[in-house]
Amino acid sequence: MKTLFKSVLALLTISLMVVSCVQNSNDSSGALSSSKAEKVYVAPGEHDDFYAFVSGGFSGQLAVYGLPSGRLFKVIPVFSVDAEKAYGFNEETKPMLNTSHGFIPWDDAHHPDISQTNGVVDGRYVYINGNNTPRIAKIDLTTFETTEIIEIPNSAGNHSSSYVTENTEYVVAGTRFGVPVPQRDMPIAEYKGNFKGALSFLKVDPEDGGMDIKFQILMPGFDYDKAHPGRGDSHGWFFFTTYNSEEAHSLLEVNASQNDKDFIAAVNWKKIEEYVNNGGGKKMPANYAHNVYDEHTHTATSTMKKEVLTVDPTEVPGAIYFLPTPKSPHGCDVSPTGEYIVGSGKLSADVTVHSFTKMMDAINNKKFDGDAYGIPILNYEDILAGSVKSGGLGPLHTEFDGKGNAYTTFFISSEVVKWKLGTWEVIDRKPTYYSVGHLMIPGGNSGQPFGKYVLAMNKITKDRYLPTGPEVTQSAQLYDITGEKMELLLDFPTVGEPHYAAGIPADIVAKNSRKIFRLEENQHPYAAKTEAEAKVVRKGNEVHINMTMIRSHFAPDNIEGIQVGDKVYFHVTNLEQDYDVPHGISMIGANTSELLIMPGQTETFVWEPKQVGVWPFYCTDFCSALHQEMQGYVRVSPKGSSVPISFTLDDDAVDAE
Ligand code: RUQ
Ligand code: CUA
Repeated sequence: MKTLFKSVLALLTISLMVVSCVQNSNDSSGALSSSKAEKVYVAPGEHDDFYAFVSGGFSGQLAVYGLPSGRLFKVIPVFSVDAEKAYGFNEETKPMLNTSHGFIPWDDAHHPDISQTNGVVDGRYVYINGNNTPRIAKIDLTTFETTEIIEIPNSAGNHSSSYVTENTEYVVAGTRFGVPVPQRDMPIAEYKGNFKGALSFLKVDPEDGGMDIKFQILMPGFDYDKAHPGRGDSHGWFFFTTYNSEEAHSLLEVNASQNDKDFIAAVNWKKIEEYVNNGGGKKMPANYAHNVYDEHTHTATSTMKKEVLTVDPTEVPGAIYFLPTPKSPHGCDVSPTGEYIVGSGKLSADVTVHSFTKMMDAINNKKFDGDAYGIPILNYEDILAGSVKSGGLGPLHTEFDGKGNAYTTFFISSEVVKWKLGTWEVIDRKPTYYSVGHLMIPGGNSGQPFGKYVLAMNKITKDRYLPTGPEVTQSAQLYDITGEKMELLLDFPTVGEPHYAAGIPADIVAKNSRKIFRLEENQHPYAAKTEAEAKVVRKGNEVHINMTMIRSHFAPDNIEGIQVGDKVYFHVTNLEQDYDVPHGISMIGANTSELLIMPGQTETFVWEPKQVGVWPFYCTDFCSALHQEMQGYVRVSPKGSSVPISFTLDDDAVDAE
């Protein structure tokens, strides 16, 4: 089955290449006229060089691709329920999606970022933001599963998020929307001067990557759009683009485009950390969920936190400055050395680059141009390193190749522009198809980019693929950037809207990938670790079935004594201790998804039978030649029936305790 699947994939890859040849057949850069096809061809059985973790946007998930092939390996469920993996459907993962608003089965995921050690991506965790109901998730790259989600209080539209500092000291979350803090019933028209914009700093546990909100800076109620940490010399600072410094609350497309310049907020987080460590800041009542998945119990727990430490920026003089930046800047990117801070005014033609050295000089000389709500504003001319006059329109995001070049996407003119740091001259430009948002170079937002490819992520694809009704796919495009000029190699569809991606050499991650969960380490309270431990127990109208699965049967596989109106918990343990042998289970009429259980793992679903009868269940994952035989029955009697609980183990009928 797997082999069949692989050959289908190979065929798909080939047909993809054929399509791109056909599309390019009328220009001289067709796939066959160069070695393009060879550059992305990963032969069957061979592995890709890079992992690319591509955000799923409004799918709420994170997709894992290989580069250069563009093959999709896995969609990791993060903020949205996923029937394929039972995420958010089984009892163990439901708590992951708990929030102060209750169970929220969806979010809008934008910016994955890989944990770093000494400014180099280390491949331990991916952090990603949920925009809508503000959250940050942590994905463990040994299991490729979401193992933690923390809600961000006092925020809305968690967009300038989730970026990590160069030793993963912090993961940062900035609010897009200014909101009343604390939330309260007040007239919207009183926004200006009253709403706040929280910038949250989440301390990361060096041992397990766990997050905890250390402090929130309550900034003026601008919109905080994107963020990047300083690195190298600027390590200890964090930069946030803002728009709507006008503080408009209606018709923003006009009213938030009044000021010629908005700001990049430069935040000296080390200074604020010190202030907080010395007892600074104010504890404020809050209510937010912190959900953690435990690998030993295979179960998540959700804790509601009741307090958050807030910091008034005016109480920490010297910690925050505003850098004027033209035209409602969106992207905020810092060069690998930490010297250049690139702000892309999305309504402008130019890319503005600030100098960290100049910024520090201006600060040290106290050269300010007034203030906004008590936060000093620096002089644009004093801090400007240069601007890139590319002739493109609508610059959004920039990444770096580590060889002194930067690559900026232009949304309106649909292109990637390569330019030189320091001279600001444009070296090359290539069209994208179409309306590119972010781009990604593996390690390209860290101190050490692995600049071999740039992946451009497009919002619109129109004529690029076979039509699929009114909704057509978004896409990613892979360019070779080893030469002076970029070369478009490959075009592939993505899952949801690919806002941003994080890339890393495959060997850093692959060697740590888990193969099984050890049965002896399984501490799930309902685990049956041998078939002899399998049982069925009635507690009032709840029935708990501790079941096992192994090629190719369930134990027990015949259960009687269930009644209409019961709540039947199937706690199922996969006894396999072999790589790549999950089993599934599904029950007719269950108001939930199947379970897909990894070797050594226990998962639970609830079934509430509505009809009398004898109802089957079966394995949903083709696991062996006798997969079809992997099935069983539950007898459901009327409510109040005298049929006792009984079940079969190894062909023997067992009466329940
Ligand atoms: S965004 S397309 Cu949500 Cu990062 Cu700029
Ligand atoms: Cu187990 Cu199919």
